[in-house]
Amino acid sequence: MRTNRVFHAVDSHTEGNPARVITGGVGVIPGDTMFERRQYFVENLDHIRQLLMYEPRGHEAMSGAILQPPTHPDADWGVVYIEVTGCLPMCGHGTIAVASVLVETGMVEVTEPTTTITLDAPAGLVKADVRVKDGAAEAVTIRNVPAFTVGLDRTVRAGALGEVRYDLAYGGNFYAIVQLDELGIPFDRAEKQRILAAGLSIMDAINEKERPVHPENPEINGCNHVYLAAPGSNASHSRHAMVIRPGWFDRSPCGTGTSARMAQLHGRGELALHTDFRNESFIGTHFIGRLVDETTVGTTPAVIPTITGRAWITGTAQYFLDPTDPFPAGFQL
Ligand code: PYC
Repeated sequence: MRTNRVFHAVDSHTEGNPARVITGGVGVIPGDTMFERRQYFVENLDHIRQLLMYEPRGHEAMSGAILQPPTHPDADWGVVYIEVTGCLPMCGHGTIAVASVLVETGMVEVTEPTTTITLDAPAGLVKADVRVKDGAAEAVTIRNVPAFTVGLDRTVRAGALGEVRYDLAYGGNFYAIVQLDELGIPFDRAEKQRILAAGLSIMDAINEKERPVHPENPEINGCNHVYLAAPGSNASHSRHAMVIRPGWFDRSPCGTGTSARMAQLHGRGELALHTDFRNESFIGTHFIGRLVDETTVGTTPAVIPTITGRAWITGTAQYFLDPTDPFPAGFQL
């Protein structure tokens, strides 16, 4: 065995979506804030993301997080999210996984029945309350960054789909929310290729026409996620397929997507504060979301979402890079 690099990982999944938590091997990424570290990583170290997310060590829906020392005095750990898509500013399922891993591996001081962890994420500080019983992380409630509606009842011409009606909201990433029955596509996993193609074509059309930009951080921009709501979805229970660039479905109910969906429902006057919202993924797993406060982002009215979900550790691993490996940054088919 020969290796140039060793990355230590705790592999897990949150309600079905993988989360490879990198606990060692990357070192401290330069930057005074976690957003700067994410930026440095994107510009200088993206081959590490590709190696850990792409085939043959990952797959088309691979996702994870790199643990870092925090840059903020109030935080316990810092985190840079990594995915096949790139480095998200915020990831809900990844945060639930990180909090569960930190508790179950003893990387934070654990108290029962609740261990509170503050994570320094690129999009801001995120508090995670972990429900712990006999050392096991049973569920995690995260208090996400502020979410807000960008626009309701917008339309865009999306290739063969024609004119598509959508709402646009932010929950840590930008989400277009579309009613699947308005596209004439059944909510059925047998139709996944049509659903995927529709989502990708809608996000392309939106970015071309009116690329969304975060009011306080212009580096956060672009719509790379489309929430395709199943018929019958409402403000207490919503089922969906989440299409993500470059072409995969979130297996989890998507924490930032749940946040954006709640901001959109609040913007429509359908979801009040302190009301449970059950958001169901394409594979039938769910998060429970709640809006717990109102705020503003710049001058935009916003809400503070919480998301509750579960994660399970599936193994630990060391990922190597042999000097003769012809794919030092993995590959995508
Ligand atoms: O849970 O926020 C989330 C997420 C984003 C992309 C995949 N999962």
